[in-house]
Amino acid sequence: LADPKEASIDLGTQELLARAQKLGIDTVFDRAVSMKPCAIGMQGICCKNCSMGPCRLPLPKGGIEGEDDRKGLCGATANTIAARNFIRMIAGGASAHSDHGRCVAEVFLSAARKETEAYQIKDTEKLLAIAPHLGVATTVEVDGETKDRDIDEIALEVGEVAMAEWGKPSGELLYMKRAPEALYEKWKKQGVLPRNIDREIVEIMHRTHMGVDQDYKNLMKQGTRAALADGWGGSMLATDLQDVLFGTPYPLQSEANLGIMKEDHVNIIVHGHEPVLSEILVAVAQSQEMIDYAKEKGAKGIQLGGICCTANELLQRHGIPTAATFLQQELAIITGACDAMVVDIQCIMQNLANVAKCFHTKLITTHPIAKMEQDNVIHIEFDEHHALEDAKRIVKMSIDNFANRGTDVVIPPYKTTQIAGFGVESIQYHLGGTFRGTYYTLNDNIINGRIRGIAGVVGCNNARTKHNDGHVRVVKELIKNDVIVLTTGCNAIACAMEGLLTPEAAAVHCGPGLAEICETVGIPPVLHLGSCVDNSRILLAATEVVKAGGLGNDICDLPVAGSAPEWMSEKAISIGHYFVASGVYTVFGVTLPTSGAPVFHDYISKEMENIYGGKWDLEVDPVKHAQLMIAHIDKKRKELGIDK
Ligand code: NFS
Repeated sequence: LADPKEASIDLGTQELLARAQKLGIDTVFDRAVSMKPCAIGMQGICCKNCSMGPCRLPLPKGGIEGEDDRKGLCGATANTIAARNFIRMIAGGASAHSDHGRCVAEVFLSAARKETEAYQIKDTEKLLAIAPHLGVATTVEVDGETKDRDIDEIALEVGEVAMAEWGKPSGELLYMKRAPEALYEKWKKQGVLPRNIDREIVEIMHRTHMGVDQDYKNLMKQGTRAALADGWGGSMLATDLQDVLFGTPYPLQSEANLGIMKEDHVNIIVHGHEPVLSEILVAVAQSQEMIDYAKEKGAKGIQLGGICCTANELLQRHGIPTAATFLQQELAIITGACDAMVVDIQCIMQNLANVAKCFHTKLITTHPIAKMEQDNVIHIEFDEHHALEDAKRIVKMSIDNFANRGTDVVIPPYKTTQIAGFGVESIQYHLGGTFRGTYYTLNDNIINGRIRGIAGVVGCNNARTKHNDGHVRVVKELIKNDVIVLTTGCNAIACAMEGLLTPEAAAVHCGPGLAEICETVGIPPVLHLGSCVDNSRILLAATEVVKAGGLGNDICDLPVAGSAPEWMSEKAISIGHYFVASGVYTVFGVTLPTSGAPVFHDYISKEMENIYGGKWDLEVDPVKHAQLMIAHIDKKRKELGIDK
C-alpha cells in the first residue's frame, strides 16, 4: 500500500487515502506501488506496431560503446522506434483535443442554425474578434456604404468555416497566420504547416505503420505538423468556439479542493473535459425548480464541483468550485458524500466504477465515445438537441440519491480561495495599457526587469511522483524569481489548492519585482488561463507580447519557458511539442519516453532549437527544473540586451 504522506502533499488527499485503505478500497496511489512500469517501455524503445514483435531494444548496461547496432526484426533502430512511439503519442493527444474541438464546433453550428434551444451565440464580441482569422467578413457593402453584417449570418459562416478545418481537401489551417509572422515563415520553410486537422493525425498512423517512415527526423516533422494542428488548430478552435457559445472568461473568485463538498447538500461532481453538457448542468442545478426539489428531499441545496478540465471550464466561466485534480478523482467518491459523478471524456479512471460500487454514488457516463463496462455505471447519452431534458434527468437522479447516503461521510475540511478566469483579453486589461489596449505595460515591466520572464506551467498529475509536489515547487521557485506564471489544467488546480491563485500570495511567495506588480494591479502571481485546450490562450498571449514590441519579433526571442512538472497523458506530449515548435523551451518532469534512444533524445532536446527556436528538456527535481527555465529566460534577456 502507498504511504499517504509520501503519496501527496495535500492533507485532505492523505486523509482520504488512509480512509480508502482502512475500508479496503484500492486507489491509483496503491496501484502505483504494486505495479511497476516496464523499464523498456518507459525508455520509448519497445515497438509493437506489428505482430513479429514486440521488439524490445534495451540500452546495454553501461551505455553504448562504438556504434549503436540495436535493431528490431525489420531493422528498425532505437531512434526510429522512439520517434514512432513519440509521434503516436502526439497523434493521441492531438486527436483528443481536436475531437473535443470538433464536438464544440458541431454544437456551435447547430446553435448558429438555431436547431437547438439549449445553446445560443452568447459572446458576439468574441465572435467578431475571431471571424477575420477565419476569413469571415464582419461587414458588407450596400450601395457603396459599409454596414455591419448580420450576426446570425456571421455565426453561421464561422461555424461552417471552422468545421471545414478538420477535413478540408486543400490549403492550410487558417489560424496558423495568427502566429507572429517570423514564426509562420519558419513553419512554411520547414514544410510543417498543417493541411487540415484530421489529415495530420491520420498521416501519423500511416507513417508509423510497419515499414513506412524510417527516419526519425522525418517522423518528427510529421509529429510537428500534427502538434501544430492541435495547438493552433483543434485546441484553439475549441477555446474560441466555447468562448463564443458560453462566454469569454473574466476574473472571478471561487474555491478549490475536496473541502468544497458539503455534507448537507446534494453534491454533484462533474469530471472530464467537454463543457457542452456541463454548461447546461450548471444552469439546471442552479434553477429554483431543482433547488426546491433538493430541499423537498431533505438537502439544504445543490453543490456542484468539478474535476480535471471540465472543472476548469466551469470555474473560468461560472466560478463553480474545483473539487479535485486528476489523481483525487477516486477520493471524491471515498468522501461518501458524492451523490453523483457525471463524466464526459478524457482522464476518467475506469476504477471509478469499482469505487462507486462501495458507496451510494451514481456514476453517470454521458458521451457516446466514453462508456464503461461495469454494470453499476449508468449511461445517459447527451445530445445537444435534448440537452435540457438530459441535464434535468441527471440532476434529479442525483437529488433522489441524496437519501441513499450512508452515515459515514468524511469530507476533509481543507479548501482554499482562488481567483481564476484569466485569458488573453483580461491579461490585456490588467497588464496592458487601457489607453494603448495592448500588452505594452506588460512588456515594459519585462524590459525594466520587474518581471523577469513568463512561464507557462501546465499538465497533469502522475501517480509515479508525489501528488502536487512538483507543480507547487516549480511554480513557487519561478515566482520567487520574479517569473510570472500562466497556468492551465491540473497544474492550475494544484496551484489553487496551495493558495497561489490569490493576489495575497504575491507578498508571501514572490520576488520584489513581481510582488510589486501583483500588488499594484491586484492580480495573483499565477494566472489561471483555463483547461488544457486553453493552452492555446498561452500561445496567443505570447503572440500579443511579440506584437506589443520591444522584445524581438518571434516567440523564441521572448524570455519565456514552458513546463509540465507531473505530466502523464498523451495530450501533454502534443502540448509540449506544439510549445517547442512554436519556439518555447519546454521542460517536463517525471520521465520522457526517449531515454533509450540517445540520438533521438538529443535531436529533440538540442538540435530542434536550431530549427524552431524551442526544444525539449527533462528534469525531475522541481527546483532544478525551475532553475533551468530561469536560466533560459536569462539567456533570452541577455540576447535582447535587457539583462541589467
Ligand atoms: Ni490536461 Fe485536463 Fe489534468 Fe492532464 Fe488530464 S485533466 S486536459 S490531461 S490530467 S492536465
